[in-house]
Amino acid sequence: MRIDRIELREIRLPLRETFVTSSGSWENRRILLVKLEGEGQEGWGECVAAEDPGYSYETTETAWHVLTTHLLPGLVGREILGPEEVFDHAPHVRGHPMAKAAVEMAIWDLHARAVELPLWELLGASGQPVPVGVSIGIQPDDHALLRQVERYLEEGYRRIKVKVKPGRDLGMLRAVRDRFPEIPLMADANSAYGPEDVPLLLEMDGLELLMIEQPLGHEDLLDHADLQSRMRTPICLDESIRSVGDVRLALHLDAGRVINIKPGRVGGLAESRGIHDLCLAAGVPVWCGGMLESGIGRAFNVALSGLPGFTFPGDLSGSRRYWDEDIVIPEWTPVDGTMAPHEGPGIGVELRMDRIEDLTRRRFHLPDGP
Ligand code: OSB
Ligand code: MG
Repeated sequence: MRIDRIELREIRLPLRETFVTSSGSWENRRILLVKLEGEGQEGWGECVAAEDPGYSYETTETAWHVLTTHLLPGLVGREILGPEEVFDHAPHVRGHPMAKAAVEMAIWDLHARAVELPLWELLGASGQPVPVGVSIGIQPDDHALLRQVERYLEEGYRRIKVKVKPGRDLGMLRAVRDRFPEIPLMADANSAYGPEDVPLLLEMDGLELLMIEQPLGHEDLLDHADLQSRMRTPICLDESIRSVGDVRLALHLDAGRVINIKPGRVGGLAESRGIHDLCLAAGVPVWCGGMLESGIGRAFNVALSGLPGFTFPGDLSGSRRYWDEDIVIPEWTPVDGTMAPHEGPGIGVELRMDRIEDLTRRRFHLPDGP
């Protein structure tokens, strides 16, 4: 497969509601879209880097730089066998998994279209509907949060995740638990706590949470292991996991008992599948996280979630939970608390090119020229 032409663009997509986490707030998504052309086909990928470095050191701006300067130039005109070798020409680019994943995923889409298979099939996933959950940002007060939980339960979401931070944690979670004693409920701290907060975190053990996601620092696996040894509630690792190697270390240390897999955070679908396979063999459940993706990114996440080790509902919400209008057709809509990959080769969604053009803020293409 030869890559003849590459286009990178930045679009601006405003969220319907500001999304607040312990590490920042998300309002206007600046999303990078990669289009690869080859073999008479197109493949698309989405970069999930955020506007600021609160979740990861990568930002829209660093990803733009790394893509345009280091990753894309060597790719055009090259013969590529498959997604695994997409960066053989750039072994010197360390880190920047979100920038890399955007291209790797476009290769998967292109490859799937070239062989006329749906992405899920190429990945070895089931293609069946997968259960979906919702992640609720930090709300101004408990009343507002309870209203949101109620609304999403009515929409059929099968697991509720609540963002927490110091000062907005135990009391708020208790309020949700008291009102909804039976629902699958979990908390995500996005690394907001330190070892001094362990007594408070231990109190969460009484709330029958499915798991608590990334309570401590992203580089503090030893502290997570210490906390896990004192807690019944499973710890789920998100920010701490950037590769198969990170998972091997985390499991060796018993620093967490569930893994959140985000293709962007780990550098793509091949690494995601590697993490999945390792966890499946080790009996460790995984689920698919989200980064407030457009309908393009969600297509990859839904397809990936059909692998057998994806045990919990993912952070896979419908298009309308994020956007007034998505950039794909059909929009993502949960049915009975599930979403399935769309029919058709590759990621199976049709792009609304007119809308994408309107939303575009800058573009870059190779080969250079008109
Ligand atoms: O920690 O899982 C997270 C969104 C942005 C950055 C980090 C996270 C999240 C979410 C939202 O929780 C998940 C979604 O895309 O719906
Ligand atoms: Mg998280």
